[in-house]
Amino acid sequence: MSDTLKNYIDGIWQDASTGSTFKSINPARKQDVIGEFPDSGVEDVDDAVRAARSAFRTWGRRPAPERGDILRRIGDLLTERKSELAFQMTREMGKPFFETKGDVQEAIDTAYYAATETRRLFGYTVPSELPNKFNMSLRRPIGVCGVITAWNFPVAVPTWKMFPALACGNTVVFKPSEYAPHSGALLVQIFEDAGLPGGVVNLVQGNGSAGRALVEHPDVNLVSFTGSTETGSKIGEACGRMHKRLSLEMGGKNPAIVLADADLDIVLDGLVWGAFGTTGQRCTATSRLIVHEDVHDELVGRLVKKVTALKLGYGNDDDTEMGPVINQGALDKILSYMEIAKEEGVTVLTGGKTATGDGLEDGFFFEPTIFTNVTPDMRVAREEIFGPVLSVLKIKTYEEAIEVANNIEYGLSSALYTSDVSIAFRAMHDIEAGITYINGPTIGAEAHMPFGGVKGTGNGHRDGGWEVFEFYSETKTIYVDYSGHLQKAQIDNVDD
Ligand code: UN1
Repeated sequence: MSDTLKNYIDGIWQDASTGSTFKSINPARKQDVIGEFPDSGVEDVDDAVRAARSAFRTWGRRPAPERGDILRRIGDLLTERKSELAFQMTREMGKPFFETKGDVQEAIDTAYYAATETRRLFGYTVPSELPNKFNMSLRRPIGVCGVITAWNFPVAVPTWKMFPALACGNTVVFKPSEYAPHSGALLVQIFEDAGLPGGVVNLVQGNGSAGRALVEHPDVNLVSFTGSTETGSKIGEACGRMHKRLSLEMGGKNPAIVLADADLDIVLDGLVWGAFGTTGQRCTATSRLIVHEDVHDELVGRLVKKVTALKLGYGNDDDTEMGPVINQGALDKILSYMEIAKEEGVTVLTGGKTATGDGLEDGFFFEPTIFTNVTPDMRVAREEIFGPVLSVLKIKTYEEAIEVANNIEYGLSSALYTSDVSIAFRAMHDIEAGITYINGPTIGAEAHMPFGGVKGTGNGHRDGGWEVFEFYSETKTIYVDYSGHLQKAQIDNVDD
């Protein structure tokens, strides 16, 4: 049996102690079983955490640039294996090959970026308030990190978390989504082949109960999670109780605001990519189009034409533009929103049902769907559907657009299309979101920029960018007194 169908603990590929397994299948071709993976239990998590703790003692003490050298080698191997890895990712989670190649590229960028940051893990030095005393701060690793990720970016998002964690000197227990275990294992195999020492990253496959064991393990110091709001809240409770550092990246209901002066050609391309790329299964997907009434009809008319022309299919076929959704559960959830839409009285302009046709009979395909006559209070305007569904809301002014855009519990990404630079700058402040794109879609994060949301999307931390290195390190403050006698801060240097 291939190694990548096992857990990887302390540098050894191994089965779960439970003896039970779960299947991963190709969502475009249900008969294509990718493999059976260990359904790990508490004992496996325990072994993985023990291995990570023991590896931490040496990994955390290595010079950071040396850790960076290994990250660079990982980047090199990801580059070499980009196509084969992308092929397997598409087979497992469905998005087209050109998208999974982008996913791997994001991991490559993150590897090289993290490698360079190992030479820049700054602290600072500042003057002391006392003579002959030296003040500085430096960064220390935190310990064992639990990394729990979703299936939609099965390589990029785990690396957003693991590479900075490793750069800072931490060790990791990684639990990929149970819907993309193979992609996670292929990534870990690359770490092994690049020479990452055993125990530094440990892979534990499994479902929510393995995730829970990891979050609640007393020897896990930090948890980073990307996934549903519901699971994130539970993780937040556990980490709060146990005083663990936690980064949460959860849902979105991302708006694209289109003002009357926008260039509609750019808008159209941006909307198709933003709303229907990854079959709408991104936390950054455009799920609300907030459009000025003057251009509403023209834009929506042209959008329907583009969307109905999208070629659905298996993502590893050359001409596929949109893949399936991940599984039956996702399809059922999207279908339930079609019922909700009907009850709420919206107009289903196109789509609204599972997709049929040649090559689609054997997968979880849903037609790209556009709702119009949506009002801000409707559930289809407020709740994350996580599928190829775009709700269109009509507005009359910029102020109204902002009010509608902000009228949700989430705040991850957003877009504004306008040719008025003053309005664009106002919107950068007015839109309540962690990310705002001007004249571009709501997706397209770059590795060296902070990624994360406000309000119900997260808990204030960021993946990517410089901030993530702060998250994965502890600040230590150092005072060196070389005066040769006792000096008392706030006392010796103050005349009352
Ligand atoms: C996610 O959906 O969890 O910018 C991440 C983007 C992608 C990352 C999305 N590169 O939308």
